[in-house]
Amino acid sequence: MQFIDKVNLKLKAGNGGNGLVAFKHEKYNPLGGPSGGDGGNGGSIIFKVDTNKSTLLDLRFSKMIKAQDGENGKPNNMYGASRDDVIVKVPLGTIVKDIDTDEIVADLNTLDSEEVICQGGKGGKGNFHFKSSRNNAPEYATLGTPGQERNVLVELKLLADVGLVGLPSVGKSTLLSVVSNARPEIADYPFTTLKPQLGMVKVGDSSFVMADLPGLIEGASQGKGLGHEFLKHIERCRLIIHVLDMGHEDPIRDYEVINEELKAYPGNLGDRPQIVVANKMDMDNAEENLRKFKEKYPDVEVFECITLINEGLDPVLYRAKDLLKEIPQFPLYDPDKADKKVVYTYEEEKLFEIFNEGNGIWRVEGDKVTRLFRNTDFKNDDSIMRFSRALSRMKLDEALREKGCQNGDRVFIEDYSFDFVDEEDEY
Ligand SMILES: Nc1nc2c(ncn2[C@@H]2O[C@H](COP(=O)(O)OP(=O)(O)OP(=O)(O)O)[C@@H](O)[C@H]2O)c(=O)[nH]1
Ligand SMILES: [Mg+2]
Repeated sequence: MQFIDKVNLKLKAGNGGNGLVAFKHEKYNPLGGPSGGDGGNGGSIIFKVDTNKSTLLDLRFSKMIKAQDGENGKPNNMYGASRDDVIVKVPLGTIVKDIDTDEIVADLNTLDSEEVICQGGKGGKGNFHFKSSRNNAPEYATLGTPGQERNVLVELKLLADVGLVGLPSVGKSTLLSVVSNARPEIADYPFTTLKPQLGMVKVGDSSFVMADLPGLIEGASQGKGLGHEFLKHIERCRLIIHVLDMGHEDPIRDYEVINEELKAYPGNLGDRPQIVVANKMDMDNAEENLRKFKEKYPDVEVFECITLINEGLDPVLYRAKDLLKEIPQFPLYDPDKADKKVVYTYEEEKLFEIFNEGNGIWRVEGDKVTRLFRNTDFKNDDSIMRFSRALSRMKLDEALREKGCQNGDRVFIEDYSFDFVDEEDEY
């Protein structure tokens, strides 16, 4: 009994704020040195396991999750503010896929799993960083880098946390229908429900999965009335809501019959935590039956309900929520049997790659070079100088030379191009 909850989301981490070009303006020192501050970092988007959640219900309402952009640098060497990361709380077992690359970005399968799904951009550097003995009034700063953007599919294999158990026609499907989005078939004949139906129940800030199960009858543990088939489903439920029809002749006997069946089934379902719902309290003999039940089982906590009109169910849901907090989660899957999942890790960043396009044309690609390129203001000579210095620090010219690039060849990085000047020739 498992189905997959899926949500599509657009994620956008915050951009880094830009570094600022500014100078101190003091009364007797009009050019008092560079003082443009750094931009702040943009917020990242982080997915984190929260055991209070067992569905993706909350995410359904947010088509897009965005972290704030870092603030731009300010005068007087003041940093722009960095922004907080956005923490998206998800249930244990959530898998995040990048729709565009088809890559599994995160497999949040341990209680403390936490993954950065979109990295926030880094703030740019203000001009005060670029002061040097050669240039004490640098007119340039760097731009912040963009925050990562992704379209993701968030997936969760749902397992029922709570199972509705009871004789046929006691109102299990009715209960599920009033507390969840599920619309199971409801009718006044036994075995209306033949296959488990799952619904997602939202209680306060948490949610859980409730399974409406087929009715059990006496002898179910011996296989009567598809008993094994039905009992098997209860095995994966952490909590049982035992529904009684208080309009029946003898709900005490009904209660005992079901508990006997649970006990007799291998796997000790009798020890599973249980909440008892006394349903159909609108029936004539219900009050009297409830009194007798309480007399016989004074220690059993009973919730009186009329599921038909959604009365008395809130306390049941809150109790279930509290109990689920204490009952350990089942392992979602046996790691040995689970499909081998590729957990995405950031690849070691390659500095650059060189492509020979022929006829003395070369193209350079690489994250770092591209970022450097995007961070450069090509209208500004200082900035261009800095760009070419950074390229030579990365030993790009050496690498070009090794590949066979010759004096006067043209080298492209994105839209920018420059003539290759083999400095070694000059010496
Ligand atoms: N009077 C009264 N009738 C109810 C109440 N809750 C459910 N019923 C009726 O009881 C009948 C059985 O309800 P279901 O929800 O289908 O019962 P079930 O336990 O799912 O039954 P199976 O699927 O056959 O096991 C339906 O006719 C419901 O309308 C209630 O609180 N009061
Ligand atoms: Mg039913």
